[in-house]
Amino acid sequence: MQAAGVEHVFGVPGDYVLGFYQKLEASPLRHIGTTREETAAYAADGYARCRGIGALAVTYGVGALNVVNAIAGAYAESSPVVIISGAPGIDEQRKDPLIHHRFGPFSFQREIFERITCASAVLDDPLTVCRDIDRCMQAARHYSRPVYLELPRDRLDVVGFQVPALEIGADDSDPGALSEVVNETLQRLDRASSPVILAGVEIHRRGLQDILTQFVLNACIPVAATLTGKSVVGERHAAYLGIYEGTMGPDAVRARVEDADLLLMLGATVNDVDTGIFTAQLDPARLIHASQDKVTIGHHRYTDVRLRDFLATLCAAITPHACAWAQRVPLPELPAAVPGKAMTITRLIASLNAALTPDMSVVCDVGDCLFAALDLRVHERTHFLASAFYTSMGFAVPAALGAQIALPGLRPLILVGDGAFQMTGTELSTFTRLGLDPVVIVFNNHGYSTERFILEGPFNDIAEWRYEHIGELIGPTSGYCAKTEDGLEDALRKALSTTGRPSLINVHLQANDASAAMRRLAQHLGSRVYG
Ligand SMILES: Cc1ncc(C[n+]2csc(CCOP(=O)(O)OP(=O)(O)O)c2C)c(N)n1
Ligand SMILES: [Mg+2]
Repeated sequence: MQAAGVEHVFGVPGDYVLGFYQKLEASPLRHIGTTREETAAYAADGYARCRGIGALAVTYGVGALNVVNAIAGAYAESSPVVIISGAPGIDEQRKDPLIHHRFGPFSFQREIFERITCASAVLDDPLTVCRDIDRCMQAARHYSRPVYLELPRDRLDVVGFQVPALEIGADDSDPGALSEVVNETLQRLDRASSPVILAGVEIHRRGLQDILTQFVLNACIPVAATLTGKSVVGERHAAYLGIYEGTMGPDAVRARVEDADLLLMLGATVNDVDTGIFTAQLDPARLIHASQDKVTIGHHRYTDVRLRDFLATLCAAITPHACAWAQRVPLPELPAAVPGKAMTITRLIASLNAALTPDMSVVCDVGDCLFAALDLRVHERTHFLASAFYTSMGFAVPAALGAQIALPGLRPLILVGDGAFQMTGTELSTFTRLGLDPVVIVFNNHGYSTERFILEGPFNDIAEWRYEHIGELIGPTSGYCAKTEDGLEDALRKALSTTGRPSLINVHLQANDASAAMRRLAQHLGSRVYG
């Protein structure tokens, strides 16, 4: 794992994994204890999105089953996380005893994880163990998805045989297909008068952000991003148009993307989030779509062409396009705060845009903060991390923990709804313990607003917490309550100048205040589901 780039392993101990924890302590890897296993998995996911791989170690049954949702999310969102689970010893299992944490045949746990990982192994055989570990680590990188390693506790001291690793399969492009598809793309780009690039999440997962930026510079073509791919290109770059999300995204971006006479989709996935519940109007005849292993042009397809090779070859061969960069919509100046004026979500995002600095990443939860974040512009070379496709509430606070440990130079700005904060916000405790200093913005709209906008009912009400007092429970944390424009400015200024401990701002919003994107979504879902 260390060779693959892992320096930290998240998790909660338990007797089936204690022996491994002891070995971990004696190794160069550092264990980061979390408040529960699910948050360890989100943290490992956040770490993996920043470093290229992340890891967690948990105990059998109770620990491992606690990470199923978060790992399913990592699988759905292509994040390479290594799950190590302790297990009853092989000798212990032989007599089929009823031992604690057991919930059926001993194989059940592996069978569950087989469905949500791209490779798995039970490390019970010294003859194959090294090859199995190598195979899983290779698979995690190759497929950019989680892998599962089960470690029977009585096999910890067994010495494995070093066997050469098996190669997972060729990772190169077919040279003939590559040159043909690049030539056809160049010709089409040459003929186009208003081409646009739409960049997506696979650019991030394959670490191609720098080549993409270079390509945008070389080609002189404006670029939009999908929501799941947000921040693959610096959002303050002159060529950046904004987020495209069908009818849910800003109209100006939608017009540029849908009216382009050639749309070059790079690593963009076609899911309901990124297409605004399939409201995207993208004409296949004007489309070149490069995904991880193939490029589709109009109605024909080149297989065995890797995204990396396609982009790199195109980048080297492209000549600057005649069309100027976007008539870019600059960030509007933030009007001075009006003392006593109640906060709105629009004002909140505008204030955050003004406050963001190049040394901050943004980690965003599900809910209106995610929709509102469409209008947030992160800086060059930083990250916007979110569970934007799988959309599991509770992702942001723990994922930011992994992100800040992976990249200590980037301070996370965490955007989280009050409902989602109640799920995993107590993980802030671990930041406090480690002296890390995220700035948490609780979008406190008094309940499950996203659901309210689809169908109102008492089931969307939640308890009103005094979030800013969390420090009294978890230790040094600066808490602020912001109800007005000037109150927020004041709190943001104080939070940003406080380092070495988390800051949290409880921003009070009206329950019926919603971002423009959420209004569009609610209107669409409402009419489709209930209309
Ligand atoms: C783990 C999980 N449970 C339930 C949902 C369904 N869900 C989506 S948004 C939402 C409400 C989120 O509330 P909050 O965090 O306060 O954000 P808001 O919508 O109020 O902005 C719910 C319950 C989900 N996405 N994830
Ligand atoms: Mg809420």
